[in-house]
Amino acid sequence: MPEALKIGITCYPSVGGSGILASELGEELVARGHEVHFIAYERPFRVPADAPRMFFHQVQVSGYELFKYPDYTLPLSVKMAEVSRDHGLDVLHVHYAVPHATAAILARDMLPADRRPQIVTTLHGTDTTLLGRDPGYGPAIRHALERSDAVTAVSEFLRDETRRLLGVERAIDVIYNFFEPRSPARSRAAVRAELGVRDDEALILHLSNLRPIKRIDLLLETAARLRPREVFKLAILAGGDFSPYLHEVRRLGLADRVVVRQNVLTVEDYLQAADVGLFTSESESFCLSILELAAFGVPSVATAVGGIPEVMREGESGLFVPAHDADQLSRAVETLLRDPAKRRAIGEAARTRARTTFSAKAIVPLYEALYRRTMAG
Ligand code: GMT
Repeated sequence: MPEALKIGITCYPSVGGSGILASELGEELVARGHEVHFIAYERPFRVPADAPRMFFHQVQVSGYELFKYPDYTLPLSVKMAEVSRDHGLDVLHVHYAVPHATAAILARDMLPADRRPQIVTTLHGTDTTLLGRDPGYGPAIRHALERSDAVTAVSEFLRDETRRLLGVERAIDVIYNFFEPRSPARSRAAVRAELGVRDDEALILHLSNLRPIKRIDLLLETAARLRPREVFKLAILAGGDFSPYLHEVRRLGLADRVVVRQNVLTVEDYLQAADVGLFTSESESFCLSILELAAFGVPSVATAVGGIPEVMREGESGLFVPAHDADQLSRAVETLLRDPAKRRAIGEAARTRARTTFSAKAIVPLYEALYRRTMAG
């Protein structure tokens, strides 16, 4: 039996793919006998308060009057150093480079040589594709990646973009995201009733943080072009404020077709109730939501951007639309709505792919092996 490790994990604790993945990874590592210490400004929302071998260390953000803008990086690095020293961490695994990787490098520099954890940085997407392009961030991100002991990216697309945009030449391991669904707490029928979905209607589901890159305008435009319009409801699980889009919903005549639920924690309830997923992102390094739906045998229609073609196979486990075009997107959704047999076949292929390629069993050992490899130098 290999020795259990002590692993610190830092992530954004709010609703969002990188935080979800980091929290789930922490749970899986604990289940495999490791000790996990989350270090963040809040308890990540999926991390239970009472799990054995799982700890949460809160970073206090200072509000010094002298600072026009509150600083998170320095208190985070101090907490990382403190937890590493007090608990003898083997690895500090940071999710999303900014500012987590920079804080980790600083924490390591503050520790004596025999107390330094290995720093593993996992890139999730906009830390490279958006911030990496920003001259105010790019050089600091490149520095942190070059000084990390290991760097991973959640898709080949993201690895290649990181090399291209940041000029990083070091090894970057691709370790795909994983998803292990929990059992839904309510029945499919109960959730559809709650959303007001009739038996003769299909439920289209979109879940995201609603940032501009998710193109909610295009999502709504696509829904508005679906024909016939009586055959569907679009449920949006919003990890951000939906109110700026309410006007658009009314303008497009979608008030009786769109249902929004804010900051849902029991995501599995809604995943199992869906018939089709719809994603219109401008860019997406992976799109965890597609995988979450696939785990419940629900096929998605998505713009063919970024790492999405690594997550689903066109025509086999999902449908791609090459352009950001509402007509093409709505035609693809209609194909699935009109043909339940096709929908089921693609959904089953998606479920199989989710189980074989993107399960915790397939992915978590890759992180464990990386930690041990890095520790062995
Ligand atoms: O969405 C973001 O802007 C950041 C990040 C997050 O924290 O939600 O999302 C990224 O990480 C997810 C988990 O690895 C990926 O599934 C998303 O594709 C990726 N988002 C983008 O690339 C836009």
